[in-house]
Amino acid sequence: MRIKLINPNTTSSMTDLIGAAARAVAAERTEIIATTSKSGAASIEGHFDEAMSIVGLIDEILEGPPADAYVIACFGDPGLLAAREITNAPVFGIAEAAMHAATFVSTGFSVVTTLERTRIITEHLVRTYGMEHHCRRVRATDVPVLELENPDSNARATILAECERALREDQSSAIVLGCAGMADLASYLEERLQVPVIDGVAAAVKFAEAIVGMGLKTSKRGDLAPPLPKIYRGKLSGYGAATGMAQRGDVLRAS
Ligand code: 2AL
Repeated sequence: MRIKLINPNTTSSMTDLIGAAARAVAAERTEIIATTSKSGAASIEGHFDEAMSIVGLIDEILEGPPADAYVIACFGDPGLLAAREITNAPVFGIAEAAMHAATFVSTGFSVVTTLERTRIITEHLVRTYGMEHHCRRVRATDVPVLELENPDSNARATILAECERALREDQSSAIVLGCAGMADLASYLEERLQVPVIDGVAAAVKFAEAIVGMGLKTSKRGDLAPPLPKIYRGKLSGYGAATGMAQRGDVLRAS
């Protein structure tokens, strides 16, 4: 089985970290192709960054080779439904995957994320995914995404302290890590916190294996049907052809 893991920010060192986290949990026969978007922001920390990241993300799917499943490795799950329109392979966002995983191992979780503004975006996702009954609180650490990569920063300690506050104050019994760049922190935190700590990259890879293993594909009935063929103009004029391709099924078939 081939899983294409797309980092929709343009920082390839973060893709390396995410790819390693994915391979650490993947089954022996699962091939992980970790790729970095070729266009967009170095880190995704707001609505604008997210919107600008979606074309690069879609390009990674259109470009092929086709995969059996796709993972969008950014906690805002940018472009998740758009991606589901253009392929029949299952597509997983790491936020959606992590929150679902948390419900299997706890009755209430806290999300610990990066900046205050991404905290607000995550709260939107909690409502979108119907997770209000499970998510006790979303907490920001004010650690910028790229600081997670800086070995001289105190990001680890800051995140650990916020997780400890979450367990004390939110009555949560699990932690969801609110950024793909935190993928290497799960075991460090779990050892210290003694509760499940869920990295969405790992969760999405394991869900991908399960859903593909069940032979399930994205439904093409209703709003996840291929985009309607139409004229695209300006900078996006090439995407008219992409909608036609999707209609013909050229990018829909999983390998
Ligand atoms: C993210 C993430 O996972 N990658 C990125 O660039 N921004 N999301 C976040 N909440 O910090």
